Amino acid sequence: MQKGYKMQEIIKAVQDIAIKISEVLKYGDLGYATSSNATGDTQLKLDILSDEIIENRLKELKCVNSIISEEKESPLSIDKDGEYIIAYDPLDGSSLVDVNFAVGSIFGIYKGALDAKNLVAAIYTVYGPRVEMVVCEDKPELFRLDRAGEFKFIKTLQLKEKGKLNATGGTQKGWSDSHRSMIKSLFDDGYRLRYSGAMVSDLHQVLLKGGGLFSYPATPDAPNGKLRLAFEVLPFAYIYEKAGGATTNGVNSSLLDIKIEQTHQTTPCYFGSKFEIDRVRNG
Ligand code: AHM
Ligand code: MG
Repeated sequence: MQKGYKMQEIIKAVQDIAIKISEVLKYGDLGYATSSNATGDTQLKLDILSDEIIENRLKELKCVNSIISEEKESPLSIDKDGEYIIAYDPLDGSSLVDVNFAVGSIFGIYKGALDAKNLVAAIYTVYGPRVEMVVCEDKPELFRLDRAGEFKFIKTLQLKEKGKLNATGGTQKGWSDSHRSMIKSLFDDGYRLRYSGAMVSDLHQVLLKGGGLFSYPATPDAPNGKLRLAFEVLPFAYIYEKAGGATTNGVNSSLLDIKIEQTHQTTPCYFGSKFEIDRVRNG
């Protein structure tokens, strides 16, 4: 589908951002800052730097009304005439930078009010051995950064009806009996464990390998799960559903049905191909 010029501007901005963040990840200071974010996580200098890189680039866009960041307490207005709200996690999985695992950035692009129904695109980037980016309006498309500094289209991504991977988040001793038995039933069916602790990389793996389940349930230490709706869960729900997969919070028919009531609201979440999400819903 031909993209509108405003969406092209946003995609170009995210490409520039990805190149800058991947550079600071290579050579930047891996230490902690002295501050913590709205969710109470201790921030790394790289979390703050990534947030600044994104804010500064998005501020250049007339079409952006406001931005919402995991690293900012409240939304930041950019241009009152802009029609898009961009909600983002600047550096997802940042607790893994010290072990040199792949991390990423996540962007939800909302046209009008901050509501899942207004999501018109979602983008994420992966900073691994290579820099990749998945852009999804109609269908998720994979791009990879080449030597010349250009993002080259690789392929359109599509989930199979059923996969083989099981990415199991959340503190296991807090899993409910029903969650535990659902996870076990997948392993009993031959699924393989894949979980790095960076949502971006884990969901990227499940998506590129054709399917499986990524779960982050409610547990006593995280009664509403850990992952944040506006800038982590909804952008990936949008991508997974456009890829032919499905999502749920454990009971509902789609994560995209959840209303955003607070900027940093969290939810239990399950993303996968259709077979595994049916298993989650029906036990
Ligand atoms: P972050 O945005 O502060 O990095 O936190 C989110 C991350 C996700 O990437 C990942 O799925 C989850 O936290 C891992 O949590 P846990 O360590 O409980 O498995
Ligand atoms: Mg995150």
